[in-house]
Amino acid sequence: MIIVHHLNNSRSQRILWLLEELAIPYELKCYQRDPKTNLAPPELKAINALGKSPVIEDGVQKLIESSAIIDYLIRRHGDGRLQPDPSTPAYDEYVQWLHFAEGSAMLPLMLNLYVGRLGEAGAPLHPRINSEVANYLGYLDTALSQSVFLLGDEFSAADIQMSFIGEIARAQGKLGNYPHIAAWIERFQARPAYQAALKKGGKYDFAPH
Ligand SMILES: N[C@@H](CCC(=O)N[C@@H](CS)C(=O)NCC(=O)O)C(=O)O
Repeated sequence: MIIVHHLNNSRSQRILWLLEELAIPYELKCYQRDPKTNLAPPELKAINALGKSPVIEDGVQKLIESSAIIDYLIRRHGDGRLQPDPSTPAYDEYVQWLHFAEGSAMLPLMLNLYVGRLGEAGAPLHPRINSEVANYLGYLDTALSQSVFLLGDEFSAADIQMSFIGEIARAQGKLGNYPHIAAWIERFQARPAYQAALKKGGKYDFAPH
């Protein structure tokens, strides 16, 4: 049985959603953020030395990075579902989106969050952060202006991996100029598997209100 170590209000919500989409049974171990610091509890360090979530265990295998977890779950348990045929160019684009989420798009959004906490002291950094946020969100919005999901009409795990980018950008009030991202979020949040994952994962501040 696959075990998912899930931190509330976090990127690991994506893993629950993927498992619900694939209808793969899993055991959920939940961890709660510290209400003051918002950090993960120390128990998570016993599973992942980084103290971060998501983490999955599948027999002797343990994985701690969300795009690798998504790739693993689909390769090992997905029977080809939720990804393009690996022999097609669409697959290369799919892999690129998997990396793009955490490797590129997340950084300016995290900087916005952290530097925002500095108040006035962070003001000199905001023009560059804002332009990079706009750069990445503009890229995503343009991609979504051409299709229903990231890879066309067909929903894929690339949408799951990228979902947190859309959701965190919306929570930061950054979607005013990006109607295609906003509409995409509405579409994916309406999926029954997304809703089922929400019920299992507990409070998630980025869910539809
Ligand atoms: N790039 C990693 C990021 C993992 C990560 O930063 N997880 C956050 C949750 S959104 C976390 O566990 N934070 C708790 C902490 O740092 O104490 C991934 O996508 O899996």
